[in-house]
Amino acid sequence: MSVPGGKAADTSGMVVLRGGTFRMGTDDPDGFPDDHEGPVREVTVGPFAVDPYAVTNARFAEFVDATGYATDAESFGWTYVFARFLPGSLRGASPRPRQTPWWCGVSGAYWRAPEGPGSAVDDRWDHPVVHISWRDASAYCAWAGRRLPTETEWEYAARGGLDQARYPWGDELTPGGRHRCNIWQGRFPVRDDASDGYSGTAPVDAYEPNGFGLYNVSGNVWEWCADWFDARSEGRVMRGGSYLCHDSYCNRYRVAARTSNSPDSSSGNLGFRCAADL
Ligand SMILES: [Ca+2]
Ligand SMILES: [Ca+2]
Repeated sequence: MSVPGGKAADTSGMVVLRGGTFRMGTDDPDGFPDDHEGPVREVTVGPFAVDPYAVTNARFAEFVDATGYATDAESFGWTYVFARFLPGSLRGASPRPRQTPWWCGVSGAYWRAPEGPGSAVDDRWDHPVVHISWRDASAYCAWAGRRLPTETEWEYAARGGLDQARYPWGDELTPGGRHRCNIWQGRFPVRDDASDGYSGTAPVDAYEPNGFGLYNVSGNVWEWCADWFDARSEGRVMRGGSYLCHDSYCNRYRVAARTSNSPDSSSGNLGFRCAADL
């Protein structure tokens, strides 16, 4: 596929998967019934390619430099930043949603200034780009000759060849005491011990990859998928959880977990990875 004004499709650097039949979803009692993680069902997925990593700040900068693209966060003039990351002045001045008061709606925050005016990604070029809406992610993909993965593709790739494991690497969160993903440790949302090494985003190649060579499907940043959340939903699917996920509040770093957001929404823990047809 070639895209007008964009690059020709190029799957170099991507993980090529043959596809097959796998058991999708979970009946795990720790799942969220309202999220429709179950029932477990056999699903067949065709061959496709998928990025081993989430799209980085460096890759997104190439797109913006080439096209002048402005993200939804820039158009709206604000996006959601985790309150603890903000200096006190900005924290006090930014409105918070009543249901999720650990977020602040920060004026002037966007992917290149992820904590608002004065912040930068200069030390985070290899971290996942954040504050990216579904529409922004789709625009990047169109430019790059790629596309968002379907939810089925995402879960097939994230499972890494394991059948019904809880995480992309197995059933234990920290096998042998080793951290395998970037989530929250401590008491959410007041104290993050960051014993996994990171209190915000981590480089996209942190930790060991899963059996298919994909990094950080669980944790680090949520990843947009192509699909609507369900037939009646106005939200697009997000998978994998983020550095803010914790067992006590949001254990959606389980590989079957899912949630959604409206296509123009963005936040400091939401990014994407690309897929492509073969
Ligand atoms: Ca962490
Ligand atoms: Ca992820």
